[in-house]
Amino acid sequence: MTFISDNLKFQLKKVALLAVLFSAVFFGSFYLVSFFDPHPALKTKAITAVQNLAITANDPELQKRAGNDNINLAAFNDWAKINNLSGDNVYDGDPDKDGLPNYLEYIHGTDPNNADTDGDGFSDGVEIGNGYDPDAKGEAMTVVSVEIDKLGVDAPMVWSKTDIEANMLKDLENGLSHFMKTAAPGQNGNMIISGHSSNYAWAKGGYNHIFEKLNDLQVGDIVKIKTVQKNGRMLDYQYKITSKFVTTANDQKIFENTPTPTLTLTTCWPLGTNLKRLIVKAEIVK
Ligand SMILES: [Ca+2]
Ligand SMILES: [Ca+2]
Ligand SMILES: [Ca+2]
Repeated sequence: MTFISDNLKFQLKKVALLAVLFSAVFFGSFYLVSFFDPHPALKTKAITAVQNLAITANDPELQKRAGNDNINLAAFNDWAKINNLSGDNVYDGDPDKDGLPNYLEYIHGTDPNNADTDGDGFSDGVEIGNGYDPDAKGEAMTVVSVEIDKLGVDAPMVWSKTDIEANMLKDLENGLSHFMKTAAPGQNGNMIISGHSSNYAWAKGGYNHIFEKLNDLQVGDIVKIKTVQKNGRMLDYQYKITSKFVTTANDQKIFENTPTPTLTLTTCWPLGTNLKRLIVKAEIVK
């Protein structure tokens, strides 16, 4: 005796078969999506290297850190006079003890006799050393863009304030992303900047392929980092490429700090995948 008719059995079998097919397609697609996920798994190691200013008065590298603003001695002397700076160390001195020698106070348009030009509680030296605008109150960051002529790249740099991947991906919708707690432009240490090499067709943002051609860069090519402060000071830094390699997302070589200003560009590799990272390293030349 049976309670289920043959027809019902057939229907149940059909449902079961459909369920199996559906789950195969459903979970299979998840597998494929995770395998080909083009998002950078921005592995956020605790980057312990705290950025310090590390500009010393007699540093022979000072010129490099001053960016493009070749100092005009006559204009500097006028400025020094107005600010009552004199003596042997008029150039390298730091009368307000904010960590910025007079030379860099001049370059950045800050007050050489006031440790905190914008009065926001952060000294000029700390602000510049960490990418903040020394002449804009609060936690305003200096406006930065990244230009790589060879690749036709000209994109804003977003100062990422997160190490949560979903939020970092949001930052990448708006440009290239600066890894939090890595060096600021022109400052000692390793500045890490990440960009998409590819993304889903439906992904938001205008920078989904910004580093698509990163692999075209060669040792010796130049990356320009341009900064603009609220007070109008524009400083351009140039980094020259020293190496290029493919590695895993959490390779410590990507994150390792350096005693001088260096730049690390990173993107997902090969194109269209999230398997590895293409890394370009550069060091400051100007
Ligand atoms: Ca100073
Ligand atoms: Ca100052
Ligand atoms: Ca300040």
